[in-house]
Amino acid sequence: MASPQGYPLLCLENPLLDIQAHADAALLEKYGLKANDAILAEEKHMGLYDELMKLDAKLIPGGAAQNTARGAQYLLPDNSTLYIGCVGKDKHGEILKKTCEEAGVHTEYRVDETQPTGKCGAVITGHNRSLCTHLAAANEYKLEHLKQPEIWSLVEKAQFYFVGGFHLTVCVPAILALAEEAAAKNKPFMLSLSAPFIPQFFKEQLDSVLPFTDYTVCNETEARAYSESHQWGTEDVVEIAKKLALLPKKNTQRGRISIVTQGTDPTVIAVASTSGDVEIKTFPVHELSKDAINDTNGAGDAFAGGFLAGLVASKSLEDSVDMGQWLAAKSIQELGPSYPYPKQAY
Ligand code: 26A
Repeated sequence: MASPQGYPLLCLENPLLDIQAHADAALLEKYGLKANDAILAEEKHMGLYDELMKLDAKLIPGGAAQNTARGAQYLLPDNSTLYIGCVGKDKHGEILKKTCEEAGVHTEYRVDETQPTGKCGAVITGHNRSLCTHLAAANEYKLEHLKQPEIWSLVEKAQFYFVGGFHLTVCVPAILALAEEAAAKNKPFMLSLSAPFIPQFFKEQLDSVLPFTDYTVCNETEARAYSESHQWGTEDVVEIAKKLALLPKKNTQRGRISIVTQGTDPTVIAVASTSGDVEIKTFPVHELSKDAINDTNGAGDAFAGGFLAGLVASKSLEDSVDMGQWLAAKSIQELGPSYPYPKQAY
């Protein structure tokens, strides 16, 4: 049952089941994968999933923004988070729903009758992860689902919106519907850039949503991919963060905050004021010994989750970043994009 008061945080994207295994460079090479990347699967990648299964793969609930939603809920009071996306009518879809429920995340999935639940092959080599996604049902999300009266009333009740940039490949009209609701009522809207291929190959879609963003989040590689695809002529993360923060904006009541994470290097944040000034802040990450790392799949999603939890709980920018970094450090000590259970207190 949906909460009649609604959920303060609404997240939208692609619900996926991760098929995660440790492998070697030869497997990456066989499928033309980079050690650290996220791509959409093509025909030539379809054999990867069975090969991962043979390598004793683990099935782990994934989907970037779904990980973020579970992460935010980890740090928030009950009934704080709603997640929306499209699954198939199958066992994998049920596993995802159950995992969200156990994490306290309310789901409103569109259930597609024809396609199976999407999956992501996560090939772990050392501290790198290569993600290869077959969206299947996740690609069937529709604006009509969001506009159903019982769902739209939850959209209206939400106070914060987070959209995973991977959804730019799926349903831009749904993203824009949330973005416009946020801007019209001066509610914060946050978007992740998700992967280098988004600014590279979904540039137009990305640029149609960016004016609505109050927060952007990406890692250094995605930041540089954005800069390159817009011929900004710089690879400097601080410079790119500033330029992202100062891009044109629909809601002029808030300046944009652009966040760039850099693995173990400090997180760079550009804070733009409504008058067009921009201030840079850097935050060293929580130190973790190399051998405490299980795998880094989902680190960025966890950061976004912790950060959003801070925003929803009305914490300062500094505290919200700290919550993001804390949750990212917790997540990389778990298998896949997961969080410690029983719950640890921040
Ligand atoms: C459209 N694509 C490529 C994707 C994804 C994705 N989530 C949504 N859409 N490709 C990988 N992921 C998820 O990223 C998480 C790690 O950050 C994986 O499912 C994984 O859980």
